[in-house]
Amino acid sequence: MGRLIAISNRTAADASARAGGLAVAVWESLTSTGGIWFGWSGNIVEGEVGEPDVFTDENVEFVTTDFTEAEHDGFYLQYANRVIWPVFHYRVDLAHFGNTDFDTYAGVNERIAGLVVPRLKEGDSVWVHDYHFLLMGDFLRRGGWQGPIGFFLHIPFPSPEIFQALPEHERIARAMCEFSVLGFQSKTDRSNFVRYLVENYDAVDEGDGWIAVFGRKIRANAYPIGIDAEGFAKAAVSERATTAATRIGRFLGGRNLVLGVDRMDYSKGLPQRFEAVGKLFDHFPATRGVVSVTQIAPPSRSKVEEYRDLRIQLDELAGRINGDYGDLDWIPLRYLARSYDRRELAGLYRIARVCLVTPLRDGMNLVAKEYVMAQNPEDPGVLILSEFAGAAEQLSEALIVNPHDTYKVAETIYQALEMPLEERKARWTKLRDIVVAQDITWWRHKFLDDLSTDLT
Ligand code: GDG
Repeated sequence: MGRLIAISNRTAADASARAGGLAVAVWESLTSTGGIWFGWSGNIVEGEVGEPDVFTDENVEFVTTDFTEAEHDGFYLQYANRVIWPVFHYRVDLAHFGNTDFDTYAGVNERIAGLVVPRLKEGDSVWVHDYHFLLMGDFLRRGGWQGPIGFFLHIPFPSPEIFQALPEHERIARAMCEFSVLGFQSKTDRSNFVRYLVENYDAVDEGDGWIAVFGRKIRANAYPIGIDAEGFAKAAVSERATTAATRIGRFLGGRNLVLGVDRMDYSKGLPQRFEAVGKLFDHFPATRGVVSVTQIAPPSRSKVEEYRDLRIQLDELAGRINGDYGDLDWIPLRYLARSYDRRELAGLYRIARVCLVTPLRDGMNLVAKEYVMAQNPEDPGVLILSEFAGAAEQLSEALIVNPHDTYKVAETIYQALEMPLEERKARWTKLRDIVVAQDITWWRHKFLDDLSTDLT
């Protein structure tokens, strides 16, 4: 394979940002082939945007651009995060369809494509990431690039009935069909996309991922993203992890820990999860005083109104549950709106008897995989996983729940707390095997192999 050219909203230009799943995978891919990584610098400027910042680290060149205030607002805050994000997570009710934001979204895609095209050489492969750049393939083609372009969508692709709520659905779908290889997190996402093309544009699903549509052939497949599984298992027994586990252990005083870790986002089902915790203490009195639920929820996108509303809702729910059930020496539900070091998280996962991963919709959900890898093989905990997380397709040995059915979730937490060691070990071993086999390296090879054999 020749050089790899990555495009994503945020890059890992700052070495400390190379710790997350995606950043690790893209960085390793780029260093193995040499290449360029394009994205936003993180800066917002008044007036016009200047020349991009260009610098090199190892054999990777970074090209990052500032955004104008109008671009940051229309492209990032509005169209990407208040239109595409809610619609793709099946929350049409939360989408704000403005009149001009799509134009700004398209304008940023076009402007970044304009930075990419002149730097491309024959033999290069382009790899575009996520919902910020759904139109990128189209603009690269218009700029004259005929080589391979891969696209990976980190979030769900909704059913056609939901996707069609987007006023710009046809423009977006046609642009997506300019990519040579389209990667989705799950088979469900892939089949939603294909069904939309078949029902609206007489596309033909030719098997082995190939789709004939708009007079050409593209490839669409599920490539479930993985984690650095071995690395995470090591992080869970690091000194930093052990210290964090000891600290929370002092707070727990021998109680069982039920843990949740999620960016504070309405897709993660946190209000429903808190309701389920209330029902656990209500309907299963044996858990009172002996179980502590801790939810870590670092705030994200706090400039967006829906996220501020969510924060208020969670504060109220947690206050009510603690008011109803708490006692002088017991806080039933602790909710920490801050972030922790990755190794500290690993340590918390390791001592959690149960992990609650109950999003209403999620592309994959890496927390589920991290929890599995952090467990002590001699005494593993139990993963409770939403059927609406992409991870549920791979992690079928978890206890799978419908997060809307809050009584059932409560009952499942109780079942997890009571689960005998032998069953915990049997389930965990199967989960661990799949997370190790289909890790982040497996994912990137699976995608890039398809991209390199696709010589459109
Ligand atoms: C998108 C898709 C898809 C969380 N709190 C802290 C912290 N985290 C880390 C977790 C995990 C990551 O953030 C969250 O990943 P998720 O997959 O759960 O969710 P999104 O952020 O919504 O990611 C998702 C993913 O892209 C990858 O394709 O799986 O479906 O929505 O790694 O550990 N990390 C640190 N401190 C925290 O407090 N250091």
